[in-house]
Formats: sequence, C-alpha cells, structure tokens
Amino acid sequence: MAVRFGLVGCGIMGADHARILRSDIAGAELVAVHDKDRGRAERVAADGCKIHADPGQLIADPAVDAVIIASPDATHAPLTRAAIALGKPVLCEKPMATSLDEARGIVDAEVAGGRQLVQVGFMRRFDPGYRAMRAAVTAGTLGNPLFLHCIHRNAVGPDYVTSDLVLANSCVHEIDISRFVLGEDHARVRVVRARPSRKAPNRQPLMMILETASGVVVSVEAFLDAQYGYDVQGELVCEEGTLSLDPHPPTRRRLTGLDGHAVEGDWVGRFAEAYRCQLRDFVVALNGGRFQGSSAWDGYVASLTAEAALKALKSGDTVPVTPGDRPAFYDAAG
Ligand code: ISE
Repeated sequence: MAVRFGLVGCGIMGADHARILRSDIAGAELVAVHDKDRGRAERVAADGCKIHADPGQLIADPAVDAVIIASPDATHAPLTRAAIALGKPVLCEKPMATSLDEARGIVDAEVAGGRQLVQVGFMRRFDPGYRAMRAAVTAGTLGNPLFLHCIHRNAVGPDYVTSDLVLANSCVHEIDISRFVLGEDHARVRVVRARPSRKAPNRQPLMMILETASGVVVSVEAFLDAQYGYDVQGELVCEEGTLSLDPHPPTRRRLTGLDGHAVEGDWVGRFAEAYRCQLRDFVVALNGGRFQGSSAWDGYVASLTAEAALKALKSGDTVPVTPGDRPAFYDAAG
C-alpha cells in the first residue's frame, strides 16, 4: 500500500518535496498539507489533498502515515517530537532543531520509543558525487584521506542571515557531509572571517576549519553573496590521488568567447537528484528497508558542531567538538 504523506510547510522546499512525491516516487501519495499561509497551502494541495489549519492536526490525522517537515527552522523540533509521540516517521528539513537541548530531546525521545522514525533532510548524502567520495574512503582506493576542501557559495543570501546563521544554516551541510564522507566525527573547529562583501555588509564570508580525530582537515569557504550563482565544490585529497565533485550541470558549453559550465541558481536545481533519491530511499525505509540518510543522532551532532563553530567564530579560538558516544540504538542505521 502507498505511504500516505502529510506535508508541513509549503514554501520553496515544501513545494519541491510535493512535486517530487507526485512525479517521481512510486508507492507514495501526498494526502494532506499545512502552511500558515493558506494561499501557499492551496497552491501545493491538489484535488483530494486535505488542507489542515494546524500542523498538530495534520500530524495526528489517521490518514497520514508519515510526515515531511519543511516549515520554518524554529518549528522543526516541536513538530518532530509530535510525530515521534504518535509513532509516525518524519523527514525533517535541516537543521533538526535550533537549540542543542531540543536536538538532544529528539534523540532521547526516539531512543525511548524504541524505533527509528526520524531522518534529517541533509540531502547531500544522496548526491552521487559525495557518495562516490564515501565509497572511495570506505574501499581505501586512494589511500587515507588527508583533506576535504569544500566551497559553499550562494548567489545572494537573504537579508536576515547574519554570520552566525551562515554557520547554523549553510555550513551545517558541510559539517554533516564531511562526517558522512570521512566516516568519523570532528574533534575541533576554528573559524576565520573575511571582511564583509560590499554587497552584504550584514554578514561576513567565513572559512571554517574542522579537524577529525584521526587528523583529516576539512576546509569550508562559506560565502553567501557570490552573485554569479549557487556553487558547491568539493575535493577529497588522499595519499594516492584526489576526487572532486563535477560542476553542475555537468555539460560544458562553448559560445561567443566562453568555454565552460553554466552555474545553478540555487540548491533546488543543484541537488535535484539528491532530493529525489532522498525521498525515494525514505519510502524504501518505511517499507521495511534501512534508513540511508542522516539520523536524529547525525542531526544532533551537526547542531553540536555548529554550536562549537559559533563559539569559535565569537572567540577566535579553536574549540573542541565533543559529541560523546552514539547510542547503540543507531548502530543499525550505520
Ligand atoms: C539553504 O538554507 C540550504 O539549506 C541550502 O542547501 C544551502 O546550500 C544554503 O546555503 C542555505 O541558505
């Protein structure tokens, strides 16, 4: 039987999840939506799709088997807790929570319930390029990893995003994907600021440097106002060679004095394949498969590391990252 989804939040990401569910995922159906802006909910709902005025009602609706949370960040943790309390699986957009206590509360509630229900929307884990890096590290084909260089540029960030939020909202992707690629936690972090771009005086471009326990260095340039487009690059440097992400789209153009690649406008286009695979594999997990994405524990570690990075940004010091031991409950999730 098809998995019946309820969607909370019908903004850019919510609308894209709805589109993917309807067009690309076998064995899934969108049956209910909520958005605090009724007009947005109506635009995403199709014939036969219920519109709930309250997100709690949507989660409790007996016609909803699983929930996608794509509402504003501050609502992620309480709504995820509501889904866990009712035993409903939930795919929650990142960040999983806006405070460490809330993030830990989700892990504890899930463990107490005895069943994995939460997947965090760190979609890069489903991107073919990062998957190839992970496979190379696991197989040891290039020798031991030494560096992972990451570039994260948005065309124009929203006005409300301060340097703090660059860490919590953008760099959190590299925090998660580097743990995934390297297969280990970070041990410490420091953050260096560049001067603000004149295009965005309210925030600074950042360079975050993470080190893992075994001594791999992860560099992350986070620049939200690059103007020319959305550009995510990555190069894994190992003892015997390197592996880099291809530009996206991967076709090369030559025209009137130019030879090169087009650049995506935002993450929806750049990670379209990752978003599709993320939802497809989530449905597979709900049908008895294994969760492939970031668990609540990964969401917690991402928040904890982002918080350490924030301390590093404020103090200029190198700050230890101490996630502690992963509960054995998550071993099956990898
Ligand atoms: C945005 O919120 C996202 O999650 C994107 O994936 C990220 O690349 C971007 O920097 C964020 O602003």
